[in-house]
Amino acid sequence: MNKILRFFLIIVVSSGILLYAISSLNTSQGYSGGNTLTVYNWGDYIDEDLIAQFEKETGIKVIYETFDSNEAMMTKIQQGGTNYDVAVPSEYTIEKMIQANLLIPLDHSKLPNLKNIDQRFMDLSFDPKNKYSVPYFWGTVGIVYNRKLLPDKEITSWNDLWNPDLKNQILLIDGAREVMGMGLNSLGYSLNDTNKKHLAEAKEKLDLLTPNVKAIVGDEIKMLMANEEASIGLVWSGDASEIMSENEDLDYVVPKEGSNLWFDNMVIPKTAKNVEGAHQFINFMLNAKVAAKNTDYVGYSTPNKQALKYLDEEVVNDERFYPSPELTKKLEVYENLGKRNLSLYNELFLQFKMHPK
Ligand code: SPD
Repeated sequence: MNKILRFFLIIVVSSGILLYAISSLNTSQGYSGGNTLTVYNWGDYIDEDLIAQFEKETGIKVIYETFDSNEAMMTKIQQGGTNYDVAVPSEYTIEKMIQANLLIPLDHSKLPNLKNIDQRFMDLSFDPKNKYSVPYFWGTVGIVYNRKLLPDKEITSWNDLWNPDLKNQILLIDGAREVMGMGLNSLGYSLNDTNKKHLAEAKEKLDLLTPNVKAIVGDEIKMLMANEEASIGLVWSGDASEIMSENEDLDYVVPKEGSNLWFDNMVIPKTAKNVEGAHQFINFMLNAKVAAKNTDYVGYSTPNKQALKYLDEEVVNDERFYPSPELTKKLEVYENLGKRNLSLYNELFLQFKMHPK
């Protein structure tokens, strides 16, 4: 082989090796774009068979990552270095992300299945005209409790949780707004209160709950409640619905003082590399049958009106998980309280978590 031929052969082989190395590096670091789509969602919040179905129907490979709080999700997107194409924040975080210029406006012409969504979940104040987000799931915050373990107790109020009989009996979800909200609501304050004195009072009241708190946990709260490791839990409604299907002694109540009504919507972050694929994914999740299958699996309440007919009547008529518009009027949606106030909520929650028993 002459020298020139050998030279070209070396160039071709090394370029091939280099291209292969770059492509595997991209895949292992969540590279998306082309025929890949990176979805960033809450843990335990999708029927993974649907991901496989989407991949089969579109030929797009989905890289799926999860988060456990709005704050963690937004920080990661803000820091950059990620390629998330679709994310699922809650309402007040969507407003924050819009303000921080972290979202891409949606092209509604690519989302024909948006017609399936019940109008009561559209055009809400955190995202007028759904310019940046479309509904995924919605729900409330409340108390799941075990009737068998608490035979002589009717739980109807946040204040019931401060009963000294409940020592080491309560599990709390690890959410600053949820736990601080419980403290505020139990004192008759709004869960969007920004009065520093009220917030300090709520933190002091939460400290008094410490002897009753067994643990502050993430998604494992479902397994712990179903296995009767505790008799009471502060949970999101969908988690309650899922664990109640595993343990018939459990019940769910939204306390009489009031609570939170929340909305989780799908968005396309500025980090997106596959905006076309992101629209395809969102439209797929808005399909009535897909939304019904997802709802059935995840246990949360669907805003997809057309999906309801594919779901068990008993489920969609259960006012604990599909509260009527009248009932939801009594509930409060979290507002974007601004950076300072939200930091104060987080700081007080952290202090509560570190409070000794
Ligand atoms: N395991 C999935 C939990 C998702 C719940 N979203 C709650 C929104 C809170 N604002």
